[in-house]
Amino acid sequence: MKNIVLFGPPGAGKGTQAEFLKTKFNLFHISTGDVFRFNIKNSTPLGLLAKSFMDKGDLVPDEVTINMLNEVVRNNLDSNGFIFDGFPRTNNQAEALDKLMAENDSTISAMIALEVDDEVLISRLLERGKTSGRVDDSTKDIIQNRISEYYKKTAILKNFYTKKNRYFGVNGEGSVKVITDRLSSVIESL
Ligand code: B4P
Repeated sequence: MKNIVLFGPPGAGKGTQAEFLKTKFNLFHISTGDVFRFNIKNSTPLGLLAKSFMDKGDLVPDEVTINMLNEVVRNNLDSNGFIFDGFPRTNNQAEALDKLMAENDSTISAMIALEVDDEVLISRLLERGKTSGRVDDSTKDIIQNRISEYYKKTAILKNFYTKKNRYFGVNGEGSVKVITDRLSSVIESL
């Protein structure tokens, strides 16, 4: 089983790349952002709760996110492996993911990080905001808050996986195809 954590700041291209990689490597794609957005669209209690955090560009609390992720993984244990997109985003989430993998006699094969300059992130997300209808893409202030949440709470996870020799950094700037090729080389080497 290959289990990949696709990592990087908001707008780095995790969701974009996961769409190609899941088909190429026959992996089950879990985007915590997409699961939250699905719940918001359907006005579930989870969606209403998540919306209050996401619209400001804040992270959704760990307990809620971890329980949701555990449920999606447990329902798809017959897959070939997982691409985790947007999870883990905090130390608690990384520890919970290790525990979940161990319970299922599995492990995280690699964290692959898309490295992109902040200015490029901001311009990508503002561009998407013109058509996405996403509140969290709508203003530079909210996008800046998402990036600052990333540096405060998420970026440290590089150390978590580096200590396990499972961290791989990839240049996340360039065409979508070139970046897919860079990520594929890492996955093939695992
Ligand atoms: P997410 O849904 O995870 O997504 P994202 O930050 O928007 O980034 P992603 O990297 O997937 O960008 P994308 O490919 O779409 O998070 C949204 C929110 O959900 C968080 O702020 C948080 O509130 C909540 N949340 C999610 N997971 C959580 C967790 N674990 N814990 C707590 N809260 C959580 O690309 C962005 C844009 O760039 C697109 O328009 C794309 O077309 C463009 N693009 C991509 N690659 C490009 C390239 N190579 N060149 C040019 N443009 C490119």
